[in-house]
Amino acid sequence: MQTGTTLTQFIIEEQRHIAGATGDFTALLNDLVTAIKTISNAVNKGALIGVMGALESQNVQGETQKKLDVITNDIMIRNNEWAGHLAGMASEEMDEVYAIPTRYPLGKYLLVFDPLDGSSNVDINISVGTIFSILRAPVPNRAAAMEDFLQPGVKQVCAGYALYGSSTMLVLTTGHGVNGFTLDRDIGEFILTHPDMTIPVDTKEFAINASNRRFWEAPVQRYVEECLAGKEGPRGKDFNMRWVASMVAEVHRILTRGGVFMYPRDTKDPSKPGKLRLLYEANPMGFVVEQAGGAVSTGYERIMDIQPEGLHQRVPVILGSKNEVETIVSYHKEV
Ligand code: P6P
Repeated sequence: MQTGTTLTQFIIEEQRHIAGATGDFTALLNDLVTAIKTISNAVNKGALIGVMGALESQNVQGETQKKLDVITNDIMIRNNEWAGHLAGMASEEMDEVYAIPTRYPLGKYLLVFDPLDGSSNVDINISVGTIFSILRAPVPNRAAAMEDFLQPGVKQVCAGYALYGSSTMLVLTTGHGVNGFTLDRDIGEFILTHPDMTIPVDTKEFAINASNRRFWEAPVQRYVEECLAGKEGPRGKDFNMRWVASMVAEVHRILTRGGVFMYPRDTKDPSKPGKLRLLYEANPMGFVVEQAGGAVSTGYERIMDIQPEGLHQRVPVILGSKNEVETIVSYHKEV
């Protein structure tokens, strides 16, 4: 039986688009895919192998770590540290940059990731995911310093996510559109099932954690009120609302049928300009969404243009269907 296009075949063809990419890039993505398959297996087995529940520890965000947060972080490290494609790694689960052990060669890329985004959903069996971003090391083959990771989103070579849902999917971009692959467990390969994913420019669906309403800034308050007013209101159409509390699931829904996702700046904690992290959530998801024809903003500026100031920097995130995001941005401009 003829198998569809595998991810490996696709990557080799994609590599031809990337200036200066050699087999290194293909091999790096293949190591990343091995990590993702291993994580999928661990997440899928869940309670059967005792990986549920929380640890006593907290991550740099001050969030209680789940067993799977640490397990999946280790899987990403172990599968990507040895092959000589990376000059360093950074993760939501590690305070500092991960230095490649001296027993391994160094390479020309940086890998930044959230190993298990939405992990609080694991115990209730709701989809979670891995988010990844690949940057060029400013100085190849030299151990990367923290500053080397502080590159704006427009510098990403590749970005994407794995979604561990009813099926395991891998969605990625190298700057030439967005393509989705589904894991065929019978042959252990990701197969191209969602070529050229594109976000509709209009939508009737928005996603926001409405329990934070009293903390939102005026433009977001205005936009959500107008959505709730439905077709009798200024937007002239009824809206539906979703909130999964798993960014990967929200973004995948938007790639599949449109929508807008908001985790805006709020006054709940003035020290935090938003909840989501720039380097390993907003930027990789921003690259994917923009490549699929969507828009990604803080409300005040394009996220992919932001010059990062720290590994774990947070930003407000408004992303999705282009016309809807532009409406929200226009409300911010009127303030
Ligand atoms: P809240 C998961 O912890 C996450 O980082 C995103 O995946 C998700 O969109 C958001 O936080 C959910 O936040 O405040 O609704 O729990």
